[in-house]
Amino acid sequence: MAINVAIVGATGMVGQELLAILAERLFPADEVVALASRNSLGREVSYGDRTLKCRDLAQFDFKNTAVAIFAAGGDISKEYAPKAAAAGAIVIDNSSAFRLDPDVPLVVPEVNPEAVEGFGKRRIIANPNCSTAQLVVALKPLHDRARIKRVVVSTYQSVSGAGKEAADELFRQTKGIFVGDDATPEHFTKQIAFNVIPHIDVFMDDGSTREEFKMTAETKKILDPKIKLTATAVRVPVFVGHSEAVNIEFEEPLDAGEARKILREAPGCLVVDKREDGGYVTPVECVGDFATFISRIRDDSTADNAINMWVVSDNLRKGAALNAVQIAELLLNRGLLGESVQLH
Ligand code: 11C
Repeated sequence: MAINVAIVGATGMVGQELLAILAERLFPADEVVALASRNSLGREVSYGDRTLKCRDLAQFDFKNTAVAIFAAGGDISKEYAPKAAAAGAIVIDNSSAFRLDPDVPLVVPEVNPEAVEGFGKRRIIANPNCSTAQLVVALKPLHDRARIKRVVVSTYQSVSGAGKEAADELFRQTKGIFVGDDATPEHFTKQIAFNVIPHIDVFMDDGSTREEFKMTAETKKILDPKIKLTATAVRVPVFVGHSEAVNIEFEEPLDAGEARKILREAPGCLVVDKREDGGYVTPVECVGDFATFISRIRDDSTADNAINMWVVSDNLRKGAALNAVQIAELLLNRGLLGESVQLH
C-alpha cells in the first residue's frame, strides 16, 4: 500500500512543524498532501525542499490516504476525523476531541507504544496535550523504577501553545508597551507581555482549569490510573517551549542521584543538570529540538522518597508534531501502515 500522508491544518504552527519533521526524519511517504480550510486554498507551505499548495479539506477524499494527521483544532477533528477514518485512513489527532474516548488510544511512543495497537474500533489515535507529553516522557522511567504516588506540577507555558494569534499578541503587546502604544489584551484575558497569567483553557466547576484537568486525566490514561497528579497551569511571555516545575513522591526509595542516572538512559530524555550558573535548560534553548530536557534534579527533604525537577520541551514538537510523527513511525514499524522505518 502506498504511504500517502495528509496533514490537516497545514498552515497552522503545528501543521508547519509536522511537515518539517516528516522531512527531517525522512518519513517514507509516497505522497504528502497539505489540507486547510477554504480560506487558505492555494496557500503554499514548505515540505523539506518542496513547496506544497494547500488543498480544500472539505473537498478532499481520504480514500487513498494511509495516515491523516489532524492539527486544526477540536471542531475540525470532530467533523472530519471520523470521515477520514471511514474512508480508510488511520487518523492521528492532535486535538483534545477524542483523547479520553475509551476506544481511542492516547499514545506517547516512549511511554505506551503498545497502546497504538488499539486503534481498530475508531481508526483514530490521539496525541496528548503538549504539557502532558513532555511530563510523561520524564515520569515514565522513574515510575518503572519506584512507582510514583503523587505529582505536583506547575507549568510555565509558552504562547504558541495557544496558536498563532496568541503568539502575535505577545509580539504586538511587547512592542506596544515599549513604544507607548496600545497593549490591550485580545486573545488572552490579561496582558501577557511582561506578565504571567494563571489561566489556560476554560474554568471547571472545582476551580481548576481544563488544562490542569487534562494533565491529570491524560497522565492517568497514558501512564497509570493510580498516579495522583495536581497541576497549576500558567501562561508566560515565552514564544515557544513549555517548562514545568515537578515534585514527585514515590512508593519506593529513590533519590536524586539515582533518578538522574535513570533519566540519562531514558528514551526521549536529555539531562542537563550541572548545578552551576547556566547548568540547566531554558525554553529558548529547546526550540527546534526533539528531546525532553531535564534539569535541577534534587531531593525534596520535606517528604519521604521525593524529588524535584525542571522539565522543558518544544511544545510544537514533542508536545504536538513530533509525537504525532513518532506515532506514524510506530504504526509503520508494527506493520500497521506498510514497511518499517527506523525509530528515532
Ligand atoms: C496550551 N496546552 O499551551 C495548550 C495547547 O489540548 O491540545 C494544547 C491544547 C490541547 O495552550
